[in-house]
Amino acid sequence: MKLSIGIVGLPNVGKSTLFKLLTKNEVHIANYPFVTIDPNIGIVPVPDERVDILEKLSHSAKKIPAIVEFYDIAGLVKGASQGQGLGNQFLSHIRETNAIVHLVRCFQQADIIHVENSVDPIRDIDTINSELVLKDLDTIKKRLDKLEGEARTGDKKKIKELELIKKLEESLNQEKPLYLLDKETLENPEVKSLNLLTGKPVIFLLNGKEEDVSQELKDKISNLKSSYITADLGAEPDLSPLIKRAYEVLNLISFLTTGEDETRAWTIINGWKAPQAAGTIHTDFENKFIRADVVFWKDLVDSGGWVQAKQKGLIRTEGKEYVMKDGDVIVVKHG
Ligand SMILES: Nc1nc2c(ncn2[C@@H]2O[C@H](COP(=O)(O)OP(=O)(O)OP(=O)(O)O)[C@@H](O)[C@H]2O)c(=O)[nH]1
Ligand SMILES: [Mg+2]
Repeated sequence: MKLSIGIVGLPNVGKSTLFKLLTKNEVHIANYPFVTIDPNIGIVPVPDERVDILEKLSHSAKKIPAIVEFYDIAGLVKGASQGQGLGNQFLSHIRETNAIVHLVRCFQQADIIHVENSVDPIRDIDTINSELVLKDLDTIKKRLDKLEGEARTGDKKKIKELELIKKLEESLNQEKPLYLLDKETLENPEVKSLNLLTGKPVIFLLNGKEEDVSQELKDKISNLKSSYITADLGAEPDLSPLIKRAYEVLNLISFLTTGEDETRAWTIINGWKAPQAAGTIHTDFENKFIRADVVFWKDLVDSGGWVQAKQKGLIRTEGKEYVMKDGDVIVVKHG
């Protein structure tokens, strides 16, 4: 389960500043296949005290946090979807991400140039959103052209698909981002395969101080059914709330494994069952799953170790139907 986030916003609003702050503690572990392939992709550890505590408890040789990939792209300007600036080219770089951080300039400070010559976060949000919508419309038009031909043969499946994509087009034509549509539509494999930008959940990062954020702006974001975080990127803020929020909006949780070799956090979707979770550790574990020994991380720590937790009856044996919970520590028994 790879968590990746694309950063979007107008030019000069602080995207690369955010990226640098995030990647200050970039993970460099050979285990991760994507480390430093591209200077604009940063692998960032998920801050998680549970990993640190369990590492000490187990005297692990190493600890491996969960990771998030952040993508820094060039700023988008009005007309980006039509090829203005470099935006169009860069938008395709964030097609594969799971979520978007929409960075909005709220800080004043006249000597930092604003492409529109004034600080107006609501206007800027509309500019970026409309570019993302236009880009999606572009993608959808291509798909529609193809589907219209295919549906003419009377293929029922294609006719259904055509209706579905038309529904997306209708929403976009009203300038509505697709994430506002029902879950069933968004999770349809045909829709998913298009990797549409506005189908991804958005977290607004308001770059400025609390007093730079107006009530109007908060209302605007709430009307967009999204959440925001205020951070003064000029003052090196703690960005762990941003990653926490990403887990929330994507409905992700972590479980842990711990032992002498390593303590490690694993990211899964809330609602996954034990075999599926085990499959993230090793693909074989999913098919060959027999059972898992499970203990809540805090119970393990409070008991002082696995043996003590077992004596206290805190280690449970769970089968294939067990739904994983955030903070579970597991040992997988497999065939
Ligand atoms: N005062 C102040 N300046 C900031 C803040 N965030 C970024 N800056 C400054 O704004 C300028 C642009 O920042 P970048 O991070 O390069 O902006 P960007 O969004 O990556 O810009 P492009 O890559 O051109 O799209 C730099 O001079 C930053 O130091 C902030 O919170 N406060
Ligand atoms: Mg930049």
